[in-house]
Amino acid sequence: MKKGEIVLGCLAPHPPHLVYADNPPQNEAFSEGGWETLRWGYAKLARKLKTIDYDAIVIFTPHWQTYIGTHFLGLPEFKSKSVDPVFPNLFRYNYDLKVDVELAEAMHEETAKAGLITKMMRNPDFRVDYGTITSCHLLNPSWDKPIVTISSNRNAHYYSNEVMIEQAKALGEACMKAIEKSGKKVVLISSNSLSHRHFVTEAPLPEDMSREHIYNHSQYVWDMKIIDMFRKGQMQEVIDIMPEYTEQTIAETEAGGLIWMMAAMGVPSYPAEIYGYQSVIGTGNCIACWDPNTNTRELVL
Ligand code: 2X7
Ligand code: FE2
Repeated sequence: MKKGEIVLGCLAPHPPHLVYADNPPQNEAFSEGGWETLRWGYAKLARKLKTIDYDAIVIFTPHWQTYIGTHFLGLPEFKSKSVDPVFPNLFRYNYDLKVDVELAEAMHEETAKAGLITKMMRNPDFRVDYGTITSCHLLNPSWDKPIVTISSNRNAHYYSNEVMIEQAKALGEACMKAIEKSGKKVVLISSNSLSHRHFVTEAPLPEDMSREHIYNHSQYVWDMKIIDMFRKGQMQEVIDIMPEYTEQTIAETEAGGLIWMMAAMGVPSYPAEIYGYQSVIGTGNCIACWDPNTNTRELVL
């Protein structure tokens, strides 16, 4: 069997506002639009994905938080309504998604072998988080590929950001081994915003773009520094400054997804493709991807 491979790694932020703004039939809320810079960037990356041959999407989400180990979705289908606990006015999404259980089990097995605590989620009534749904919906609105969702094990809360990073790296390397053994072509998604300070009151009309801006200038400067490093292919340096960046901007990188994805991809030293940056309720959100294929990698923005 041919060795499996990661064909693309995507940084895909998941503010539920973006699904709300798109008005897909699955979501109950109705909007007049908003956040076009991000939504148009997503649409462009979704078009690129359509040109790539792959078998499954593997997504790491901050909004499935587990406190004892890393968990993997472990049933072939999950169907229910996902409601954002903070923004139920924006996100009430009816989903029906398929899981690549074989790949999830292989990752679970390699994760255990690496010495990490891990478990399969086999509860048919488990409700899939809005991070998974938002990023997957925007990257692949046709939902025509099976997914594997990985929880965020909150090691930072027991130990420190440094321990969180070490464990996220070990998890990424374990997932890569499982992908190689599977023979499959896989797209990875790290579902997270960058800087994450946000306003605590909402505009009367959430999509009123005259009210949207970054929370403070310091967050903006940090985000631009990180994105500049993405562009230059300095991913080892990004990992090195991650504890400080995360602390200074309360970044959602805290969940471990970006480190997990970079470790799985062998810490890329080539430039990322940038598809957009915009704030959502004050947070900083960048859509980017790392394309290992030099023939298809391009300068997007
Ligand atoms: O989960 C989120 C997020 N990461 C950023 C902005 C707004 C809402 O939800
Ligand atoms: Fe989030």
